[in-house]
Amino acid sequence: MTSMTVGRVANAPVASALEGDLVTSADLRDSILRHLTYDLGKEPEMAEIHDWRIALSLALRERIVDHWFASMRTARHSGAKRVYYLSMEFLIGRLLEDSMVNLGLEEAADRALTDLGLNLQDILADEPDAALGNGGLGRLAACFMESLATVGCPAFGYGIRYEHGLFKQRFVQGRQVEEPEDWLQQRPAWEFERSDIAFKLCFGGEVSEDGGKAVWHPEEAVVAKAYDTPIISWQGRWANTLRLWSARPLHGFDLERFNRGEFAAAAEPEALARTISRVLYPDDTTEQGKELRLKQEFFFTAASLRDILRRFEAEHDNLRLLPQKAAIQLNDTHPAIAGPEMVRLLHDERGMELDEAIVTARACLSYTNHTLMPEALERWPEHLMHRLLPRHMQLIERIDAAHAVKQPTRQVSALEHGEVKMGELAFMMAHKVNGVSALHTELMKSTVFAELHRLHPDRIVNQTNGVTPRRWVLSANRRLSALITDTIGEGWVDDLEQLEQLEPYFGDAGFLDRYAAAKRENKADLSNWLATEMDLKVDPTALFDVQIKRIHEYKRQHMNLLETIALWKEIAANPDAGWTPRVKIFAGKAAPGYVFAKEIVHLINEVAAVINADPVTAPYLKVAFLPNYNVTLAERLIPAADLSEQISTAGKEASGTGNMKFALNGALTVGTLDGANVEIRERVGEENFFLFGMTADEVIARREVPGHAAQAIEADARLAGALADIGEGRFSPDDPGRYHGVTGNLSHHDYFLVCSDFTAYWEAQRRIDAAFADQNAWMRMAAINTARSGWFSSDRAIRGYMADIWNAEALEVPGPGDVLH
Ligand code: F58
Repeated sequence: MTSMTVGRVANAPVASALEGDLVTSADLRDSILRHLTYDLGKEPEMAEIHDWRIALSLALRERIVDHWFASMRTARHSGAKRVYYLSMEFLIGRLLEDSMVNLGLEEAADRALTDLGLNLQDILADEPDAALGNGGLGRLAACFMESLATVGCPAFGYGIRYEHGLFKQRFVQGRQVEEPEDWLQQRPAWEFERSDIAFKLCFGGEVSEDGGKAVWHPEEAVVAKAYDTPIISWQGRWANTLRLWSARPLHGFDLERFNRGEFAAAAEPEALARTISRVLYPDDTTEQGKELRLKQEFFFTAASLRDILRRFEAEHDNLRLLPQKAAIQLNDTHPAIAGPEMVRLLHDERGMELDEAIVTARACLSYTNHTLMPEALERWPEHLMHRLLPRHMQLIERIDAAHAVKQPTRQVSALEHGEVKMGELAFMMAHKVNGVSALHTELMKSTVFAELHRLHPDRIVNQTNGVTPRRWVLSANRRLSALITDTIGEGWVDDLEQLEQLEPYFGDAGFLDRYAAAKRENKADLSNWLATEMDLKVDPTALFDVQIKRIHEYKRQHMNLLETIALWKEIAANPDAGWTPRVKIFAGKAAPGYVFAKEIVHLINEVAAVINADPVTAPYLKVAFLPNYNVTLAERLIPAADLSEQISTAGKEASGTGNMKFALNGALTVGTLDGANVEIRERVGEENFFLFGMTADEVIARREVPGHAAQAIEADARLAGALADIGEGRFSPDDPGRYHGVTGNLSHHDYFLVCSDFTAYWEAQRRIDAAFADQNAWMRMAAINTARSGWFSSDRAIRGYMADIWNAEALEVPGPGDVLH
């Protein structure tokens, strides 16, 4: 599907031509030098790599600003609806390459830097990876920001400007050690500090009544201050804003106390206030700091709503128009306090009738659910909510009570066992609620939100996730991109379903050879990197089997590891059986408080050490666990993968987005019928996908079978052997009982059905061995995966939200000539 806007723009000159004579490499070189000298205060001879990197970023940022202003002006003048994406996390990664590629200035930058005696790749590699997110949810928000700009939808992303993003992971004797991340250590190159955009936000205190009106008397206040990063579209046609809030004290420094010599005390209010935006929560498993997390949620949500209302009120004077002008998407329940806060702003502060305020807020708000796992659904103790946000607690009760009227049996409530259930609250205050894959959405309807769905059968809709092709194909996989563009032209970059046009070329001499060559070279690059960075030698022609994602029991890295151990034993017992050489690649972080996940990390490292030291199996099997998984590492690994591990217990992975990145880059999936795997398989064809394992329904039935794990172990000698090796300390001779927790859990409890799915998984892997041995057939399947995965673009996902949830339209992007006026 090609919209009007995209059709028109697809014919427009590419951005480098669009910039035309405006930006030559000489211009760019001059502005790099100007920024280096006058912004950074460095002489070229004294400048270090990060100085050059920042100077280049500022030179590019400068070229974004005019597009950015033009886009904002167009949005303002058109009176169009704006989309507001509220997310506790934006896992943006590096921005320099993205911006440069989208501006079409890569060649100019390369030449400018060469003139200056520098290397572009070294400079790109110097940029810190902004990890303001944990995993899929945060990365989805980042892909959505880029796609919102690319489709020309006027939008703001709102989040928190954490001082410290997701922790850095190191391995010390195989164990995960967390270290603080410090992305702001060097001057941030992309953001604009907005001292003038700041809101006072309050906590605590009590509520009194004054002539029937509720009056909140808070006891604590902080200031939220804005930092803006422009997000530029493909070909620089449109730019939106990512606005992140940083917490500051209401009253600055206490000079009196300082002068009395109370130096630490004088700085205390500042430190306390700043705590709110200090760190990204790495999980929700720790008890401590729950209060701080609730404060973070309210902090960024309330600041964003004030900003949205301020913008609306500057342009319109009738609050009833708000739903026509603002669509506010809640990325998970973290900003779900937006419901009551919006009601408070409309009713308490602006005098709208309460019922109308609720209806108006709901018409603006919509909510995306990312998990069905009960332990991951947010609940806040009522007493905490009451203490921190007393007026909101009252409004939550009102919202809940209004809901109860509809169903006298009171089967659904946002209040249960002294807790506020944020999923229910978000649902009640949203006009649309969406799941992130077809299966997940159906499960939402039949499980966690069954009652609410019965009451509001039109509210739940599906929007299957997507990923931005600019980052995940064009930039990450240069060789494949060049082949695609040579074959079908450049249109695929913002109309990814054009990849289908590749398929007729598969019969041509040459296409599949070039496709295979791109994969081979990507694998050679990764092999060299593993040799230098990890001191690990691998066969670059082996099957590269990759599982990269957060470490979690439901994602079943331990099932992959059990299969690895079983395979190793089988190769060792019969080394001449014609094995398909494999490199098992793992990467991922465990939440610091998640003990089981940390044991899995340790175990993978210990198994890798033993297997990699075995000379008999070395030609056929190597195991690599790469530390500190992040966006940048994903960009390096995905283009080099042959096999994508998507092996979660069916019904548990809401969608997955890595699965889409791998398929686009020509890795075949070994996967369960879970999340978006189902839709990937439908599109690429069942013959080009390695399916195994129980379905979501079978999983539920299997759990009811007494002793299911023991039965499965009994029936599979390979599984029994691998578990026995772990249990007897074969990989942990210094502490043979180290993994009794893991083996005990798997043998007795096995909630995620690792044992019950093991045999099917093993068999799928052996089918894969056989398929990989026929390289021509394999490469054809890989190319089919690329050609048929275009639907998984986040441009498609965003257009889906615009049509089905936001009722928002893309704007006519200013033409090349208009942009700079
Ligand atoms: C992920 N959720 C889903 N949560 O697990 C994944 O299936 C889906 O593809 C993705 O969202 C995007 O829809 C996820 O990443 C988190 O990271 C939570 C953040 C808050 C703390 C607990 C984890």
